[in-house]
Amino acid sequence: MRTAFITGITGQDGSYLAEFLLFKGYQVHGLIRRASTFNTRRIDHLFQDPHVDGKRLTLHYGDMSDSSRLTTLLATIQPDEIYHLAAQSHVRVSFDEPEHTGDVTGLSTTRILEAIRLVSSESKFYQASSSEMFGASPPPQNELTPFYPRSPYGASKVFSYWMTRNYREAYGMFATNGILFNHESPRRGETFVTRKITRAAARIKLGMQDKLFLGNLDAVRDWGYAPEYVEAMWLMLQADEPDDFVVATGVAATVKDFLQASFESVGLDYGKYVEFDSVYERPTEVDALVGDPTKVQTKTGWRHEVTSMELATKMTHADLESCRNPTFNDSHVWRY
Ligand code: NAP
Ligand code: G4F
Repeated sequence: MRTAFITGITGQDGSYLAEFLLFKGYQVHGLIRRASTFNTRRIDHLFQDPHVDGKRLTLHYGDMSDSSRLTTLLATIQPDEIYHLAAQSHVRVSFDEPEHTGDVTGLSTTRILEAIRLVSSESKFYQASSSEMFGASPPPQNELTPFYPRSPYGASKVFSYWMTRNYREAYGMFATNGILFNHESPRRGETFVTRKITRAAARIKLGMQDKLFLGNLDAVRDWGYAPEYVEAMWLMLQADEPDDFVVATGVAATVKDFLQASFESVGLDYGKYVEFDSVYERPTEVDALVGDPTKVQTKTGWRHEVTSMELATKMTHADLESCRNPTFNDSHVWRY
């Protein structure tokens, strides 16, 4: 039985990846932060009683700021595959917390790479790199496009990208960068623009909210479906050689397009409800991200299925369900 270790298992991607790897028969270990309130909502349906024999999901307290904890855990678990997803992942927030973002989203990658080098050097390593690294470089972006980050988040991810490549080249580690473009789902954090929109459309439809305040509606993104993207993460670690891969749909849409599709899917005209608030603008914006996934398609066979406009409908309808029934969980609508 193969063993995987996931940092960021409580996040959107971590929860789908844990589901996927359990489905594949893996023993899954996840790092969770100790919090004064429960932060495991996205993986509660996967929880297994530690007193039951044969359980395949184990959660460990820890924080990406704590090198010794990472080293001890890896020395004990000796995972075949490590998926490093933990990050302060919100671009707008990274302008408010640049130092913290640099620590968690940047330096933490060095901490885990060092721990692997010291105590678990046979583990394959996946780094959650991001299309934000391309920033001001115009689309379409591929593996050869120069990085031009436009936020503390993007700059931190560039640092992590190069540390991953350096450990691959310096120590021969199987260390791969997945450069993922935006991917969304009903489990997306509520302050990212897609989920903010779909949640508002559902709440307005049900009379629970009157208005939606947004920033720049002209930004162009390449939105895919998160469960399909975690499959790409796994495929990248099954390749013969470690490498760097762009994962994207290749299709562009504006925030306004997504807004319109979401509101129309519940019979609403967004123009009646949406207002501008400059607080949601960024000091430096990334105008357009559209990826070229040719390499990942050729080398791993990965393909996307769900389009951004289908995603808008899917997420809006899931939000309607969860407004009506707060215990709603999308695990039963996903194919694993
Ligand atoms: P997310 O939902 O924000 O999840 C982030 C995870 O990191 C959560 O589990 C969070 O724990 C954990 N975390 C944050 N700070 C930590 C710390 N100091 N120590 C330990 N864990 C910590 O992000 P996501 O959308 O799943 O994205 C996963 C990864 O892919 C991130 O690295 C993100 O930057 C990257 N990425 C995402 C996208 C996208 O479109 N989603 C695209 C490209 C790259 P809590 O639950 O306790 O907060
Ligand atoms: O949903 P967003 O916050 O995502 P963003 O900044 O593209 O970052 C996400 O994707 C990255 C991959 O490229 C990840 F690495 C990162 O971790 C994260 O998952 O914003 C998308 C666009 C931006 O142009 C923003 O200015 O939507 C615009 N926007 C307009 N109004 C808004 C809002 N964004 C947010 N969060 N909230 C608004 O009210």
